Amino acid sequence: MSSFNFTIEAECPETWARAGTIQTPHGTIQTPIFMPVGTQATVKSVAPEELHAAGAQIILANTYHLMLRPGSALIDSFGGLHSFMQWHGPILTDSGGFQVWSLGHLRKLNEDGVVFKSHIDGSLHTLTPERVMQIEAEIGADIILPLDICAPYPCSPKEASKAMEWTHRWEERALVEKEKQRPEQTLFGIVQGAFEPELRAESARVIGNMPFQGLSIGGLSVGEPKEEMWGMLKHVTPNLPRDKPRHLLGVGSPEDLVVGVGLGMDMFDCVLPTRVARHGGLFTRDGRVSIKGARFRTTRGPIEEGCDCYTCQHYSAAYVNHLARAEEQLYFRLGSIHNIRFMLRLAGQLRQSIIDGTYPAFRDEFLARYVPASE
Ligand code: PRF
Ligand code: ZN
Repeated sequence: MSSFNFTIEAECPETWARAGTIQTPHGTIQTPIFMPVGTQATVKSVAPEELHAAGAQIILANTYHLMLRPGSALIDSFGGLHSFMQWHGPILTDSGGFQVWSLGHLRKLNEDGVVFKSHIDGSLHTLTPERVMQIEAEIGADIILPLDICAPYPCSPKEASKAMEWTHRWEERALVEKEKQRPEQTLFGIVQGAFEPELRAESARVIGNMPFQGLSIGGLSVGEPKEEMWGMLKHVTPNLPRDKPRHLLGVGSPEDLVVGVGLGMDMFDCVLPTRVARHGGLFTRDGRVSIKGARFRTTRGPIEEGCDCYTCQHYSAAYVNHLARAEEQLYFRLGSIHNIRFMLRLAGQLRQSIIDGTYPAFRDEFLARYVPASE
């Protein structure tokens, strides 16, 4: 049997924010939580023990990438992804549904599944809802997602409806196949519905009523203005069961976390902290700063006063500025650690504010100070 369990410890009376605990075979997760993304079985430039030290409780990996390289059978032969990559905490694998559309060269989409060309060597592969469950079983994550269709933005209501219905049928098939696979793994459902309020509400009701143990919200943060994304969540959250964790797929930035929690989201994942760091962007309470900037050239103090990350505890901003300007490899590691720690500290602060009954004030103060990046 699965040891998966979700309990809610505190709820905000004014918003949909809640603080909870998720139990998985590889440990517990305190929500709200940010999940660093380790697409290819590594959070770029950060080792598992460094992730752990930064407060990471769960990481996300991608079925699409791992099935193509090194292959799920190889990972299985090493005892699964936890032992292969030496991260012993909880792992969530995305289904590949999104990556097939965004990275692969789609060849054919039919009721059975998708045929696509690998972005690595051009070889042809087929993903069906059943095959994805089998691959995710071999990878062995604690939480797995079903194959879905992420509609493009913008798209017609007709196209949106078709993609949603299609996804719902695939998710029914995923549930059937999952029964034959590993019972210790937990399958979340994926809510779609593009940018149609009625479809979002319908998808939340339909997927929320299927026997999934958690719900991921897909199809958002695909190029739309932020207001549109938040608007859609207002049609999703009230139609979801209260007692299952809610995951906002592929989101997001510090401000997204702060706002998303109030709209009922418990889990977030995004490549942003590591991607932004690679390009010199580091998170602070005032917003993103460019560490390569001249203002840091002689700074003896840390990147941000009061930051408890490994980087800020050990190095001056001047040294990090030098490494970044020289494009030294150590910069990517130190910058990524700072940004990942920033997101995880923020998730912890959000959680504490919900428990203390001060979430709305925390949200407003954070947003008043934090200047979002224009990207
Ligand atoms: N579906 C899946 N993974 C995803 C998405 C989705 O819609 C998104 C969209 N933000 C990111 N990752 N399976
Ligand atoms: Zn720091």
